[in-house]
Amino acid sequence: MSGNSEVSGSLVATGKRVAIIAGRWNEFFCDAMVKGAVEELVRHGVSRDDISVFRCPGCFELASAAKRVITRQSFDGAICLGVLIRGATPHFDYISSVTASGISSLSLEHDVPVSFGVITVDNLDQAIERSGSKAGNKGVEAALATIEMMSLYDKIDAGES
Ligand code: RBF
Repeated sequence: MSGNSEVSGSLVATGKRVAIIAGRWNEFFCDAMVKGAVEELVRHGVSRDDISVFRCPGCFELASAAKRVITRQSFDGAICLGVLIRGATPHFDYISSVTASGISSLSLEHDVPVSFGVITVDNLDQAIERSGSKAGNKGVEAALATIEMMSLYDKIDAGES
């Protein structure tokens, strides 16, 4: 066939092993995002036995904990989840920027797709909205990104172009 071809990941994740790395700060919201991510993985074919949740203290530790998990254990994909609330921390800008750059360099340096499911909000209302109510559940969205990327990596590795 002539013309452009397009390769994109499917949303089927049967047989994949996935690590969820989640902070404990603002635990109520983090838990809702973890639950959303787990259910989304299962909906797309991942067995519950193949999902492991690793807890770290807060967003600042997400990248280092995820790095340890993906380098020392065998997972096909990882999902980083955390909640940063501006009202609760004057360190907000610092922690959010190191969290984002840490997770981003992790996914560049390793072969395993790592998704960014950190919500950075101004107040509790926004945290409620983004962890499972009005604005959806960012844990679900991060899970979907990892599902798609695991499949995309498989296709790239299989030589699809
Ligand atoms: N971690 C989070 O995941 N979310 C937060 O909103 C958050 N706020 C913090 C506010 C302050 C003032 C400090 C010192 C830490 C905060 N942390 C937060 C924890 C941080 O990510 C990390 O776990 C700790 O600083 C220990 O390294």
